[in-house]
Formats: sequence, C-alpha cells, structure tokens
Amino acid sequence: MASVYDRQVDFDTFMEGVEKRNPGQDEFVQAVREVAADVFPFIEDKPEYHEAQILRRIAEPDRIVSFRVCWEDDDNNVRVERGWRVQNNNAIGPYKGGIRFHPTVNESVLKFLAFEQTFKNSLTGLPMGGGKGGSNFNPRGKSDNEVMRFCQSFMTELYRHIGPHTDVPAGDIGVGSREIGYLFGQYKRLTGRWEGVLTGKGCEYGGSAMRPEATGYGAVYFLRNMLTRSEHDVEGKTAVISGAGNVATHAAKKINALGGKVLTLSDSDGFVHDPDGIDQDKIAWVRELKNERRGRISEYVEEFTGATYHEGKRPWHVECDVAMPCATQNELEADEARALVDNGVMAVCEGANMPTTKNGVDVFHEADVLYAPGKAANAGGVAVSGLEMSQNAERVSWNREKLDDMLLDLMSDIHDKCVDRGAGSRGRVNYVKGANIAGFERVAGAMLAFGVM
Ligand code: NDP
Ligand code: 2IT
Repeated sequence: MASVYDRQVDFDTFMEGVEKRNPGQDEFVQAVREVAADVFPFIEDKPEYHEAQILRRIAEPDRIVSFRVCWEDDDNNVRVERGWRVQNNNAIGPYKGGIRFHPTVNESVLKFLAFEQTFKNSLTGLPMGGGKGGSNFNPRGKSDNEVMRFCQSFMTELYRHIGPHTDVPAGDIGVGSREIGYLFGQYKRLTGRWEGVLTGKGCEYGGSAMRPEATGYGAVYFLRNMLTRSEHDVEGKTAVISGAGNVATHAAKKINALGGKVLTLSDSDGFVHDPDGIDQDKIAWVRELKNERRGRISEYVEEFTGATYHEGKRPWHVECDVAMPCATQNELEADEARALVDNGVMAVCEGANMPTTKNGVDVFHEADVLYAPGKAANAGGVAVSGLEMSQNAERVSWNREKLDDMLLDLMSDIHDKCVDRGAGSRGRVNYVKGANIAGFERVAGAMLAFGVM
C-alpha cells in the first residue's frame, strides 16, 4: 500500500493524509478534496509535480496568524474575540483575499477560503497569491462606535503581518466599506504610511471605481458567457438569488440590467419571494435597508405588496431559469439542487465561495446543468481588487467605463480558461475541472521554479 511519503501517492492516500492532518476541519477538507479530484488525473503523467509535492504544499498554508481581539462595548463591558489571517500561498504574488466578520468564522472556514482564493486569484491572471482572514466577531446589532473599536483593535494586531507587497486584505461577509474605512485608518495611524494595504477602500482615499459592483457584476458576466456558449441569453430569464449583501444585490442589479427578472433575495433568517420581480428601485431599497438601517430582509414584505417571506427557509424551491447562490458556503445541498433541476434550472452560477455541497454539484453535473464554481464565477471582485492595487501603485484612478471593460475582459478570459481546461465530450464543459486545472497550473509552475521551500 502507498504511504503518504511515496512520491506518487494516489488520490485516496493523499486525502487520508489531509484528513489526518486537519481533524475536524470539514470545510477545508471539502475544498481540498474538490480540487484534488481534478488535479490528480491531470498530473498523472507529470512526475515532476508529484516529486515536488506541489498540491500537498498548496494544501498546507504558508502560515496562520491567530490573535486575541479585545474591545469595549457601549456599556463598557470588555469583550474578547479571536482573529486570524491565513496566508496560504504567495507563489504568484502577495497574499490577497478578504476579511470576514461572522460568528461562524473559525480556522477551518478561513483555511478553505484561503485555499480557494489561491486558485481563484491565479485564474485572474494577475499577480496575487491567496489569503483570507477574519474574526468570530458578530457585527449584527453593534453600533458604529462598537464596530469602529473592534476594527481598530483587530488592525492593531494584524498590521504587522500585512503590507502592499506582502499581504493585501479586502472585505468579505460582514466587512464592507464602513469596516474597510476603520481598518485602513488604524493601519495608517499605526504605521504612519498611506499605502495600498487594503482594497475595497472608499473612492475618496484610493479605492477603485467598480470594486463594490465587481463581484456581483462579474458573476453575471460569467453567467452570460456560459449562456451565450450554449446559445442562450440572460434576457427574459428568471433568477433565484440568495443573500442580500454586496454580492447578491449587485448580481441582482446586473440581471435586471440585462433584461432578466430577479425573484428572490435572502439572509440567514429566511428569504423573500417577489413574483413581480425585484427591480432596480426595490434593490436600492434593500441596499439602504442593509447598509444604512442594518435591517433584515423580512422587512421587504412590509414595503412591497405581492411578496412573501419564508422564515428559516432557503430559496431553492422557487421555480427559475438560473440560480445564483450569493450568501455563504454549503447553502445549497443535494435535495435543493434536485429541486432546482426538477423545476428546470438551466444554469447555476456561484457568487459565494463554495455555496454548493459536493453532492449538490454532482446533481448539477449529472443533470447537465451549466454550473460555474465560485472560484471562477466570483473572481471579478478580487480581479478589480488587483486593479485597485495597480492604480494605487501608479497613483492614478481609472474611470468606471474603463474598469467595467477590464472586468468584462477578465471574466471572458476566465471563462475561456475554464472551457479550454474543462472541455469534455460532445461540446460539454466541466467548469469545476477547468477552473481547478487552470488555477493549479500557474501556481504549480511558479512553485516548481522556486525549488523546495
Ligand atoms: P455581505 O456581508 O455583504 O452579505 C452576506 C449575505 O449573506 C447577507 O445577506 C447574510 O445574511 C448572508 N449570510 C451570511 N452568512 C450566512 C449564513 N451562515 N447563512 C445564510 N446566510 C448568510 O457579504 P458579501 O455579499 O460580500 O459575501 C457573500 C458571499 O460572496 C460570501 O461567500 C463571500 O465569501 C463571497 N464573495 C464576496 C466577495 C466580495 O467582493 N465581497 C468576492 C467574492 C466572493 P445575514 O445578514 O443574515 O448574515
Ligand atoms: O472571496 C473573495 O474573493 C473576496 N472576498 C474578495 C477578495 C479581495 O481581495 O478582493
């Protein structure tokens, strides 16, 4: 039997080792398994990758920094949370990836996100390695001052590990423009330097136009590329979207702009179904609800008649042409995937990271549904982050039109890479395989060049 030290271990032995070394880290093991399932057949006849243990090295973060974050709430209680930064791989550029504030954050979640980010960033073609950070801090119900104090305390630890040439964080769940402002301000105060250490900044202080929109718009551009390839279009299609945050609302806006109709949005408490369509005015209202009033999606039905709210439920049983999970990981399971297929879904395009479970993905593949994994479809966000880094380095700012054109090109390019590497029989494309192999090749090529480290 092969041991984990054999030069050419097989997939099962490799995964056994990953499980053994990462006990209880289910999300991380899930993400590694999904990539390894495609990479192993690809490197079968490439002994140099085996000998250099490339995949094993990518699946072992370069380092994980974890720290205590103390802050005082508005009633002067001392609160203690945990913060992390997972620096997964910097073979092709500085570590790059978001920061997530959510009570479900733990080391497994951040390790899976940093691992996925490594492949996603590679697919963009830009010089960015993979990282992710965050805290189990729950922003829900906190005042602006509490969030500010938390962010300042978080950055007081994080600042020594990041920099424009080492590691460049951005936003993710629970970290939007308000939080990036507090984090950037504290970094500047601590170091005395104004530099492009974070992306997703406000436009007043070095942020890029189109960055807030980029993930959601980019995901819809990817969806359109998939549909076009099979001679369809977004126009006239109904879309079921989960989430009501940055990615979900921008995806919804672009679906509307291209002539589609958005039927649902959700948050962690439930979803709203609006058969009349969630048009641009309604989306503007949702964005104000979420970003200014910090409200819940359930309030939608008090504002707009004809819509229904479904407490504790996810939207995947609503009949639609396309589905876009844009909330969080493992939010679309096999039975829900089956419901979508039974209802005639034609394409599933992920705005979130790993929102579909492994069994759910299998359902889509077996049913021949066009299915785009997050690491390809949601890469527009980090790609425009990369463009924000370029603008900061050059001390220039580009306009929306130029950036939107660049985003369109970047998404087409990622789509083409997936088609090229994921081509199957009878013109079919396995976008998961395409994204995994194309993402892997570039990082692996760089790692081989560096030798053993
Ligand atoms: P936001 O914080 O703006 O919105 C997150 C949304 O998802 C909220 O509606 C939130 O509801 C919901 N949500 C969060 N956690 C859960 C959960 N455990 N169960 C159900 N719903 C949940 O985050 P973003 O829109 O930025 O991120 C959404 C997804 O997109 C994430 O997977 C993120 O990693 C991914 N992503 C984000 C990018 C970006 O540029 N922002 C780039 C690429 C990917 P509630 O308010 O109830 O928590
Ligand atoms: O998951 C992601 O790609 C992000 N949260 C965005 C990362 C970034 O650095 O812009």
